[in-house]
Amino acid sequence: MLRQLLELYGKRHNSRLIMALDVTTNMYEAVAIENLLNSVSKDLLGVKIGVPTILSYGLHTISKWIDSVNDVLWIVDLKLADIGYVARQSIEQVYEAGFDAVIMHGFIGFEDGLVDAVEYASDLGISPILVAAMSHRGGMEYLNRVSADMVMRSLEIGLEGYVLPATYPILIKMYRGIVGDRVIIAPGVGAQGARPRVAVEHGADAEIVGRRIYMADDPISEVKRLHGVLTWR
Ligand code: OMP
Repeated sequence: MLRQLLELYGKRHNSRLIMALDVTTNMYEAVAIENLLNSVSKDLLGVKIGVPTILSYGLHTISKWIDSVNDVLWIVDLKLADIGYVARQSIEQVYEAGFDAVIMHGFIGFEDGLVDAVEYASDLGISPILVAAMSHRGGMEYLNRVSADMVMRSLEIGLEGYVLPATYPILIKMYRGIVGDRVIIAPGVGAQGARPRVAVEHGADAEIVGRRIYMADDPISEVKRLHGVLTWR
């Protein structure tokens, strides 16, 4: 399902750009975010909502944004890392809010952890995405060292996508060869230093950009600039 939605919106908007919103009400009023979403949605493949945004605006408000902008892929970045039972409770909430996909960690282990979360999400119809390696320098301290093992094993369960770092594009190239047609989305572009389109050139399907957009003087123009580089074709 994730692959189909990605291709649908990516081709329709000729875009491989996912806008990350880690914003709060201290930065933008809810109506300003809704206006931004309406102005830029035709240039986006997707929108990724982070925990700060959920805590600040609430799922109810975010659910209204999802209803009003219904032609992009909506990803919720919970970075779930809990026992299966608790993960399922969170997944149920974001499914009801209308999200298409949910991001989860795997370092918690598969049994009674990741497997439960993946199965529950798949049963509901919200696509599970694994953070297989991370973009910040600390990613190399622990997670990225075990990511090959995690990615290999993850092929046995119903994961539909992977988050892999644009800042370490070699990992994207390596894991594309393992995960086949499953979706790869890549953060780390802009504020964390990766150049737009490098991750796509290494095999990612889409790139995630946050601060470079929502902290720009003119976020709408910034989306247009990025869209010019991150075309689908
Ligand atoms: P900017 O650095 O502001 O473009 O934001 C990057 C976005 O990607 C944020 O929403 C992060 O939470 C997310 N992200 C990473 O930056 N690094 C990772 O390794 C994984 C993620 C993620 O899972 O999306």
